[in-house]
Amino acid sequence: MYKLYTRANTGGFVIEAALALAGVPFDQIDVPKGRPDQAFLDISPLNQVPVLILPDGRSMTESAAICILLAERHPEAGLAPAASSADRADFLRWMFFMSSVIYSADLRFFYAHRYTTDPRGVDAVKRAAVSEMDRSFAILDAALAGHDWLAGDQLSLADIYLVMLVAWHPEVAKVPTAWPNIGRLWANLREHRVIKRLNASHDMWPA
Ligand SMILES: N[C@@H](CCC(=O)N[C@@H](CS)C(=O)NCC(=O)O)C(=O)O
Repeated sequence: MYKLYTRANTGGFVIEAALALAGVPFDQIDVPKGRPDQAFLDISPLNQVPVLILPDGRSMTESAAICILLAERHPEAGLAPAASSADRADFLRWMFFMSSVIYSADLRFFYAHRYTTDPRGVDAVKRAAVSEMDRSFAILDAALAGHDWLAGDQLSLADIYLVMLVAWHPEVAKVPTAWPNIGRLWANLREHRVIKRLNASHDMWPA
């Protein structure tokens, strides 16, 4: 059985979505934000969620890697284009783009004090982080032109990952007008049964 360490309104959102879409039972442990607990640091040295404990006891951090592994282990759920499919390239590309570029920009915004040794620099770090989010969303918006989904013609975890990042944008109200293709995808996914249910517990956007 999988065990997921998570917290509302975090990267645990997309992993919970993956497990729910795959219909896989899992134990959920909510990790309070704050002071590190040594047992948790043993599996997550940066004190971050999500962490997935695999049925063999191995632990995994890194949301994109966890998504890719779950898609591989539960191919019947169609969480990602198959490894042999041409659309796999887009799936992998955008998963890594979102986790390495946009998620990192979110961390620079929400934990700006970690990214400067000058307390007066915090606002500048935040502003630069938002610019990086905007630049990256423009790239994804262009990729979505004429397409419903990021990878191929079916919903994949890449789309759910994107919606999670959209919800974290500090100026989320501008998304539908600034990036209409992303806005369209977000509007579609907000109506998805699993995403609606998860939003009720994660409270990522107003229902
Ligand atoms: N690279 C990691 C980032 C995970 C991450 O930053 N998680 C945030 C919540 S969304 C967290 O736990 N932050 C607490 C902290 O950094 O102290 C991933 O993709 O899973």
